[in-house]
Amino acid sequence: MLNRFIQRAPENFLSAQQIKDVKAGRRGFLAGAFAAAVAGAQAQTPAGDPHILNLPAHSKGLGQPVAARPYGLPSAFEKNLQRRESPGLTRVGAASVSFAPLQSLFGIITPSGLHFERHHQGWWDIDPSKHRLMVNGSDDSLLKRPMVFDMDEIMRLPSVSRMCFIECGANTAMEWNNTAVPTVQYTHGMLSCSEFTGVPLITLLEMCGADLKRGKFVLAEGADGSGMTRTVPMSLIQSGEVLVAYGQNGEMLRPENGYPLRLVVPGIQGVSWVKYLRRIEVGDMPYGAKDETLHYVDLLPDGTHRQYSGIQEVKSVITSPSGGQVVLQKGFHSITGLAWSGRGKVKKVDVSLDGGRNWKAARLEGPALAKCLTRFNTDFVWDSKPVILQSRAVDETGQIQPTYQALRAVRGGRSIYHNNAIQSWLLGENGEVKNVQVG
Ligand SMILES: Nc1nc2c(c(=O)[nH]1)N[C@H]1C(S)=C(S)[C@@H](COP(=O)(O)O)O[C@H]1N2
Ligand SMILES: [Mo]
Repeated sequence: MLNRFIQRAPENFLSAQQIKDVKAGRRGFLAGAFAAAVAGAQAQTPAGDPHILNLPAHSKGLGQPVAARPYGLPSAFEKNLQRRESPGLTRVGAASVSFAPLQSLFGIITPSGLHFERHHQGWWDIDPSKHRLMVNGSDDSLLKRPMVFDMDEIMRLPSVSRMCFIECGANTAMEWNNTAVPTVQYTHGMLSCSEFTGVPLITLLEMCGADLKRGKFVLAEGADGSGMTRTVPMSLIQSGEVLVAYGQNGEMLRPENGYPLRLVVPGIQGVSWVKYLRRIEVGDMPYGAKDETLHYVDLLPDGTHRQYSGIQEVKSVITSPSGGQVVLQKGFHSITGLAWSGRGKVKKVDVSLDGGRNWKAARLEGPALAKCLTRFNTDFVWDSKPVILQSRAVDETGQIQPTYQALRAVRGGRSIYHNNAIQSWLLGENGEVKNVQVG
């Protein structure tokens, strides 16, 4: 374990026996660390440290040849860093979801191999030479020249790259019921951020002679068996932000994320980012597809449904220390986390150490881009008393992340989607961090 001061959470992926062993070991270490702190002893490298005195093999011999790895892989010591399926969620066939390990990531970009996945019917590795994108109108007057593009025809067009987050509308869903899932991987891990590369959808629509005035909506359709179709308003597309993307973090999309083509709709819930994109249709009204009438609607207290609530509102979470981690020593710790807003830039993040009574502004790491993850940090000196850690983000439009009380007052308790409430972590006297709900 590299980080001596905050132990990564192993509880979620070790066997029951291993968990027992880790716990037993950790307890011992913890007691020792506290005894040392109380005695005023400094953390010191013991005299005769074999890691200094004995020359290791890697300083004496020849290393691996480059040919051993034509495509790079993480260190073998980072095996536990994985996206994971939540133990609490039922899996129906290949329809599944994996969560990104936010607690162990740095900066704002999610490595492609750790990007969360949400598949309604499993993923495919589609042969790009056989993939086609059709662009048509719901009738001929809405689009003059229906066209079918192959990947070469799309990739020769002028492209743009932009960094943006994608969050599933159902991220943090379990917390509506105060389920208190154990780690930030499961509370907030349906969130990732990449640099995406592609052709603005508006370019394709202009090539095809779409009527951008009467054609107020576009239907995006995926090629997998889930029949994923979503309505995207033309106003978003006209801003140039919506991309027909093939690139992710400098290389082609990963199959799990929609290879060879997906829609990128910055600021809007993940379900609209249709993967394996095969068709775009221009229409003059919202389509009311199954994934926008049966699913992805929010049941309100008065019994009505809120529909097309696509924007991912301002939100933040402390990723370390976070649920399942153990703070092993008193003294200085850096609190770090992520903030984002589907409406634009994050303007400010405040952190509270007392469950929301007092707040202090955190440092925002640059670049703080619109509709992108923003990393925040703040300093913390722990005296081993219990602490309730919270973060609260404000975006450039003035939207403030709500408390659970404020959110429930408007949305009631029967929602699944769009939970952007303030997350609380309880750091207990024994150093263990737990998911709690406050206010
Ligand atoms: N074709 C297709 N597109 C899809 C889905 C799908 O199952 N099939 N899932 C959607 C949902 S619900 C989300 S949250 C995002 C997830 O994207 P990711 O798997 O790249 O993280 O893709 C969306 N696009
Ligand atoms: Mo989703």
